[in-house]
Amino acid sequence: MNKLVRFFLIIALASAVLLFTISSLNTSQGYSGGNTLTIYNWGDYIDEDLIKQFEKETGIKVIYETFDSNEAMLTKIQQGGTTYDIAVPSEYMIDKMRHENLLLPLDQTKLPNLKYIDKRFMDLSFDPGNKYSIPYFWGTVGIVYNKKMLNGKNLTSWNDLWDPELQNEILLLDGAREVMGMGLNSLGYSLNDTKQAHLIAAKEKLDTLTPNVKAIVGDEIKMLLANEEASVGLVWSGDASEIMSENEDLDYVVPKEGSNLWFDNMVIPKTAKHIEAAHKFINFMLDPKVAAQNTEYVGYSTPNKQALKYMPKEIVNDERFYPSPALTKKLEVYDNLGKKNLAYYNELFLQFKMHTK
Ligand code: SPD
Repeated sequence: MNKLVRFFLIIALASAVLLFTISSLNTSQGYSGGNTLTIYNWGDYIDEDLIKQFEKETGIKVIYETFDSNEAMLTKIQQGGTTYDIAVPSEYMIDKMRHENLLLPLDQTKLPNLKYIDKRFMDLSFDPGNKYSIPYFWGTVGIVYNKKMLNGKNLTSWNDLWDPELQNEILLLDGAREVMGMGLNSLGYSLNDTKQAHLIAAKEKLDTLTPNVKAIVGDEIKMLLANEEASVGLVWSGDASEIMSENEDLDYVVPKEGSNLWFDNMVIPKTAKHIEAAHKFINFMLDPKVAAQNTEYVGYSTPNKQALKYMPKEIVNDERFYPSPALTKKLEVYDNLGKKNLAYYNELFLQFKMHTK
């Protein structure tokens, strides 16, 4: 063998050894390889025993991270530092992400359990044909209140929150669309209003609520309300349902002026690395027994028709959390309002937050 051939053979061998070492290191740290799945979900939004069950059944290792708003989730996915295999955005964000080419089309042949989803949660306008997204949970936005602390008073309207007797009694979830929506709905405007004058009027109306606002908080809102640190909260329905099972003085109402009906769906971001495993996980979560266990654990409403059969009657017949189709027709789903309008909602919400400090 001449010297040159020997030299190239040695280089090739050394490169192979180096590549093998790097790849085994990555696999042992669980960061790479076909057998991992990185999931990005809302906080407090899964029964973690189900993740363990999935890992055991499939041999796929799950890395699980959480976010607390659609906007935070989008930023992280756009930055691309971590490549997520599954995320769980809400409807208006799914519409935005698919238009921005951030989602991978799903292979529905790999999702046989999709047949268990109630047809009324399929083929919605934010994702026609469910090309990119599969229903996970749904719900409303409303008011949770403590009947004992309010001496038996019932709250029925957004405007009830402006009662001077509620000074420093209200906790608000930290969501631009939810809080701005409360201001808009209280003035009789749509949750998808984009008229500058209406948005400013809503923000000014919210500013007058400041004396009653104790804090704007994340998932800790549940603990604070259950422990009676405040008597009223602007919440997502599932959070209300969870704390109502811990404190029987709490009740939940969707205000009479109207409110938001929302849908959180599972998607596979375009940058996903483990597409096969992602489909396996989505299909696993669609299994009726798995969905029923998850629903009972997190307290939100399941779109899985078959799962309802495995759940206690008192949950599935509770119209506060499973409102009738007639009632849901009166509620508004957030539209994707476009970059400029969404930024304006966020800016006004930020200004309101500064005002409450
Ligand atoms: N703690 C889990 C909260 C998930 C709620 N998603 C609601 C999104 C409404 N746009």
